[in-house]
Amino acid sequence: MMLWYDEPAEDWETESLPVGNGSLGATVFGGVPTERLALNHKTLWTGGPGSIQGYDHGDGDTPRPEALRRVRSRIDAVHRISPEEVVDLLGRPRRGFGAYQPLGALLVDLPAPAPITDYRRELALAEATAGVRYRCAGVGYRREYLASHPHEVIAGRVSADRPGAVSGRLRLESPHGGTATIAGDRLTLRGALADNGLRWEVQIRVLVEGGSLTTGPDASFVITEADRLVFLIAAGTDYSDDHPRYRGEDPHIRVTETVNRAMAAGYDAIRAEHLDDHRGLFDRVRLDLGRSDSTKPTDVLLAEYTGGGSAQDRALEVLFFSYGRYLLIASSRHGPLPANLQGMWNASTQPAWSCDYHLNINLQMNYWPALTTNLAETLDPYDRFVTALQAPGSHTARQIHAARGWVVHNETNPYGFTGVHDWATAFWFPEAAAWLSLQLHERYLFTRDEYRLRTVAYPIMRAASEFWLDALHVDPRDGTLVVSPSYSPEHGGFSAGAAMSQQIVAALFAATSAAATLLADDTDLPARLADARDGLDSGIRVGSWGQLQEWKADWDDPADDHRHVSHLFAVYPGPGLAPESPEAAAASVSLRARGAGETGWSKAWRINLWARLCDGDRAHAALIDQLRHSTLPNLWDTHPPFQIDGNLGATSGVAELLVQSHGDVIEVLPALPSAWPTGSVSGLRARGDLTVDIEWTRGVPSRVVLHAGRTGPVRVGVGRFASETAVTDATGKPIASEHLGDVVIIPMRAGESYLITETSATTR
Ligand code: FUC
Repeated sequence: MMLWYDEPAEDWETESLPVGNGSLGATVFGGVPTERLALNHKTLWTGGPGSIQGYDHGDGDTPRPEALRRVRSRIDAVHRISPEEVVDLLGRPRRGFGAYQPLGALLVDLPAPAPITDYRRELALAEATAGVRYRCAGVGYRREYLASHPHEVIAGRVSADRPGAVSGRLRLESPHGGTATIAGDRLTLRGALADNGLRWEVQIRVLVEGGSLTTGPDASFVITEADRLVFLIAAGTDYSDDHPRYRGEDPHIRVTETVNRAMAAGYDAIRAEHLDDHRGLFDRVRLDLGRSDSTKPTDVLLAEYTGGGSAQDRALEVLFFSYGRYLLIASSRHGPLPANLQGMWNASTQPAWSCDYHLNINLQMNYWPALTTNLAETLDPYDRFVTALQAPGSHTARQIHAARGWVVHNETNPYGFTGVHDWATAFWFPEAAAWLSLQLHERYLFTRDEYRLRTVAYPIMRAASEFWLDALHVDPRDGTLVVSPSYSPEHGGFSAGAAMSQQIVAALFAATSAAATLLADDTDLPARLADARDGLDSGIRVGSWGQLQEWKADWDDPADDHRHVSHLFAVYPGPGLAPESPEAAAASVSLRARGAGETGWSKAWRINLWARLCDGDRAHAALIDQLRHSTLPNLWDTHPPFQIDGNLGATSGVAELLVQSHGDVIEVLPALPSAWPTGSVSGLRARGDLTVDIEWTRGVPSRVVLHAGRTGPVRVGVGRFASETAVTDATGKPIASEHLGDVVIIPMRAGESYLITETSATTR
């Protein structure tokens, strides 16, 4: 399972290959004679407290509930007003929001006195190692890089098949300047961001075997005639997610200790532990569509890809699916910050959209594959980030909305920006807090970790619900409770009760009520929620051309092909619409009208939506479109520019084609594309703490294995099997299960596995 190329990368965005341990990452160019590892540390952000532009959370000094009341009354009176009118009343210029910064680069000059042959650059997904190999003047050279999560370093090794053949020079650089010093085998580059004084430090320790290591000009190391070169990089900043200072310890001691510990362990031990650690996550899921490796370089595979279902095309689709899992593991393991718009890889000091956390689809989409593809641990930084938004978000709730609870709007940064700015079409989205909270609840639904629900998710869901209990408005048109002002992301005028707003609040109230019952919340919240749910507009309406309405009034234009399909939240990721309902049929009318979606993430969303609407071929068409038109040679998704949500959204979409568990039935192969007639998948997760393996031939399942994490009855849809089914335990002993039409109810015991197979060749 590899991405590989027969040339070095020249362009960072389209060609370099990423490694990451969740906080520290690098993109590898594999150049000869100069290797470049572009370095990133996820916490290196301008803006926030101390920024030269000044900073608050985007909620300002003047309370704005009065302005909000004026906007609401205008909407009550005329029903739709322009974003420009609203931004004049509610917006304010953004100050000191900041942007995610590149840390710098490691440069290794390795002179090549003769032409290079047999060049290969690769990224091995199951090992999470990047490699380069080539021959020069009769010598075979190899480089290997990995980002170790257990050791918190990037480790590199350069070797040759002839003793004494490794010579060169090694140095660090940063767009933020800094001071470089060398002491022994240690090179330190250290500085502070000009904007906000955030302190940062990178240390590299170098070990040469054979040959010599000396100090060269400009704080560089010179390696002479070594057999092997090993380097270890650690980095950090004094960022902390502690509101309101957002500063912690100087990174020096921690970085020093980290790199020293890694040096004491040595490359081989770091590598062995890294493989164990990474494989422990990556190997949980295996997808086989008939062929998994290709003899062609990845850029050629992509260029030749048509989506026609050839073995070569399927190999690319499996690679793309697996790459999403790889990217999520690499960019979200630990620490205070989740995967940003580019995961954690950024080479620009002025990245698009600050390379921030957009909350009207993008951050949420990054985590869509986390649960279904068996990577729940990657949610840890996400959970922590959402938790840390609560303190500034409560201030903003009071300041802008005169409401309790917490809120955050269209986008945020690591410094608790929870307010608004003044870009009319993308500044107002108070539903973000509810949506983020819902994803915390999803983790409970998949893992059934009640302790985590009680201690992490529920307090946040509860406070997000408190906000909406205060902030909902009675719609004078029909007396229902609506969100007002409400703005369907980046689309349309301001009105009351746009579909997405209502669907999100409804989903939050439903999830919070369920959790309140489970956790026996004895406050008045459950009763208040029950009342509000009775009065709440559902946000689900079928309009004049059979579409699902995006707004409470029937304003949808069948010729509109906007990339956001926010009114389909209830189809995916929301839990609200069963695929067989008339409203789901209306959702497919809307989705067809909206067309292919012009950005990578909007195509990825369509894969998930069509999968939920059980249309495997349309979902596959969206995947084909994404691979052909929104994917770069290094398989990064492009908006443009590179944006990782599309990668992660597509991986989620593929999982959604194979297993779904949104209702109370586990559906197996709910939306199998006809281009994938034969295959198998193992390790996907379903809600209810279940792991699912499936084999299929000629488009129908032949064998399904469910691994139960808890005890209790589980309902599984068997309607897609070609004939009657039987259930056995792992030893083949029949299990007393109950068939109810297309559903079998299996009494499961935690830790046991259950097999569903066909009993006969009789066609159903
Ligand atoms: C949302 C999208 C844009 C872009 C931005 C980062 O606002 O509408 O297309 O992806 O996030």
